[in-house]
Amino acid sequence: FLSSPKTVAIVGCPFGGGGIPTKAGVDKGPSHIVDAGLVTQLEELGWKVEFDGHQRFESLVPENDPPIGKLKNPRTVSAVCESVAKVVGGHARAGRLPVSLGGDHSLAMGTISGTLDAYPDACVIYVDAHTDINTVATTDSGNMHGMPVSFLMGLSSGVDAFAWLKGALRPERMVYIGLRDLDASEKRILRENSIRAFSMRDVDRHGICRVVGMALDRVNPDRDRPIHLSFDIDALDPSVAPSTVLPVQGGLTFREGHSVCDAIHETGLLVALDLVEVNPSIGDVKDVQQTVRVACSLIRTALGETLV
Ligand code: 5AB
Ligand code: MN
Ligand code: MN
Ligand code: MN
Repeated sequence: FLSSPKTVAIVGCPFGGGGIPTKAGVDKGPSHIVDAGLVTQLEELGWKVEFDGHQRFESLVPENDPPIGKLKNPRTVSAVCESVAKVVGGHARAGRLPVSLGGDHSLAMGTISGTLDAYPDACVIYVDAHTDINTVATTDSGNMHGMPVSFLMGLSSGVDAFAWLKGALRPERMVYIGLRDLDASEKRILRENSIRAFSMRDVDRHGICRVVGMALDRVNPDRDRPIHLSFDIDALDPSVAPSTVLPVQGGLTFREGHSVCDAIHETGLLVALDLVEVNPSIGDVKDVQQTVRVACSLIRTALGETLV
């Protein structure tokens, strides 16, 4: 049976190989978030925090990694994610709560695989402006941060480099919150697989609390499944989190973002958390500071910080 972890393991993933090649810097996100004091902040909330430096991916990166079809850096992304899956899965199996810091969102192939290895009945709440569900066949950009969900669900099979990835995530075990910038191909994939998606329109109409409630009703009706929360900082409005690669107008407010984290914490079922796509190379010093501060604040809220 699920007993809530008391120890957090920070898994810093300085990786941008799945991101947009012309917008480098997302690999610097984890060090900025940790340097802002995350470890101490979580300790002050009563967590035991395990962090002994960021992941080192250099030795995993192949010298030559030409595209496979449209996929950019496929072997690199695969090797990094496989490694992250082992680390995250190891922490989860040992009863620790992995907090994975990105880095680009291709890392979700690793983090969510790791969670599912440890908790096969886990569900995923994916907070993002985007669905990240392009397949090998539908991707236009070839950037793998736009594809992790298709690999996790087994919709992008047949790429040998990703043979390790089980594709075991069931469509009814995952739900999106915050969507507002989908490719036409992605809208079709959502429909074909009956994947439940709450867009900003749903947030407008129902309010964020009801949206999170409906999302939980979908993936976790009896509130007994472990939850993996994968939070792409670009779910927030660019006025709140400017330093990210693909800012899209009309996003979640500061409070709405925190409301999601708060509601997930309240379930007592959170077993893994990702905070990705903070890019300290975008914007000025103030933008970066603000974005990093929001990232830390979201993590604290998901891990139980309250306002009063
Ligand atoms: B992110 C786009 N759909 O496939 C693609 O930031 C964007 O992890 C992907 O959510 C956005 O390249 C990926 C156009
Ligand atoms: Mn991205
Ligand atoms: Mn994303
Ligand atoms: Mn996104």
